[in-house]
Amino acid sequence: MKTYLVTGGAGFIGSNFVHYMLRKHKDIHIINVDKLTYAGNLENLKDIEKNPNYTFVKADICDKEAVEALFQKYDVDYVVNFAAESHVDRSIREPELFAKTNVLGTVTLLNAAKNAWETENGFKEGKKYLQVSTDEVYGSLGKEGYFMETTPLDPHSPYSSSKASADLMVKAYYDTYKMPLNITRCSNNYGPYQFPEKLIPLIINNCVNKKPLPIYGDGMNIRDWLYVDDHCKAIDMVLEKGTIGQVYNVGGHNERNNIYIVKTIISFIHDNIDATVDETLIKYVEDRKGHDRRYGIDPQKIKTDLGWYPETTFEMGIIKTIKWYLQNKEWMERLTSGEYENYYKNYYKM
Ligand code: NAD
Ligand code: TDX
Repeated sequence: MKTYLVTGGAGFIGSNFVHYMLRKHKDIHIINVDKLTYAGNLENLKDIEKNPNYTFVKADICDKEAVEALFQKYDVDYVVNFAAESHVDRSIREPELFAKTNVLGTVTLLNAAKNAWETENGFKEGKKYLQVSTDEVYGSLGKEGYFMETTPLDPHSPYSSSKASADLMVKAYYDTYKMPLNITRCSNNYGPYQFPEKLIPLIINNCVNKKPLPIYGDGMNIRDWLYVDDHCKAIDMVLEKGTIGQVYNVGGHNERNNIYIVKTIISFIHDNIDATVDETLIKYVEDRKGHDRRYGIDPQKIKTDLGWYPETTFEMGIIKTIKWYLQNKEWMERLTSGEYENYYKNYYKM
């Protein structure tokens, strides 16, 4: 029975990962450690909260004592670090918080795992730390080419710079101590339980409420979209089969510009739900500061070395996702009614 310490498991990808792993493996114990910031929501895990293979602990990954106590209480085999401040726009307004959580939190976690796992003859067998990183650490692409694991790091936003800094600390724990670890760098995820500040759920939510659909700049920035379960599958495979010390890029060659995404959502809702929702809701707004133009992942390494491949096409995944949000309107309402609503008003000055 392997014990997984999953941080940030109440957030978007983390909660999908907890669901994915409990569906796939019957003989594991998941300890979900989450601070429950605005982005962490235990409602995302309500259906499994009584599962005997699942434990929730409310804690901050920056809290050294709390993190060390977890390693004393449990014989942790795998750490999967999702916990992070994840929204680029917030990082532009509040960079210190991103440096604290994403960099210092990662180091606190790395150090606690090292202390628990290191022996006089190296590290205990079967242990691994996995850092969930992002394609944004590579910076921005021109019209041609893809990010490879060997592409130099060139982050631009406080968010991506904090993630790159964390990656370098993770690398240091391998280079210096030979700690068993991997880094995954995935492209933009979409699917259920994503906080409606991110493009896809925000646009669905605003369509439902007939609010303006904000497009930054000219709407031609490109993201490489992957259905969240395919990211979870990649993490599971890297934990099991990834070569120690290696970085794995994760992406499914699904590059779309933002205006295409927005029009796809409008068109589905217009044709299937509410014909009064149309493109007149689109509102071009001031561009994001330092807005990266294009992301595109080369996933050849994880495909060739580990046999990973994405199972959900964008065409299937986006419909599944829109339907999920439409069936969970109250969830979106609860999340967007308070703090986020004020943030939205201040940010776009609407
Ligand atoms: P999210 O914002 O939805 O969730 C983050 C979770 O971390 C929340 O549950 C939050 O409560 C928790 N958290 C924040 N600070 C914490 C702290 N100090 N201690 C403990 N818990 C804390 O984020 P997400 O989109 O699910 O992203 C998860 C991870 O995946 C992040 O590390 C992000 O950088 C990475 N990533 C995200 C994407 C994407 O498209 N969303 C793509 C690639 C990589
Ligand atoms: O209202 C909006 N209008 C708009 O045009 C929002 C919220 C976004 N955008 C644009 C900005 C980006 O070009 O849409 C694109 C996607 O934006 P986000 O959903 O904020 O994602 P992004 O900035 O690409 O970062 C995401 O992917 C990589 C996640 O938030 C990160 O955590 C992850 O690492």
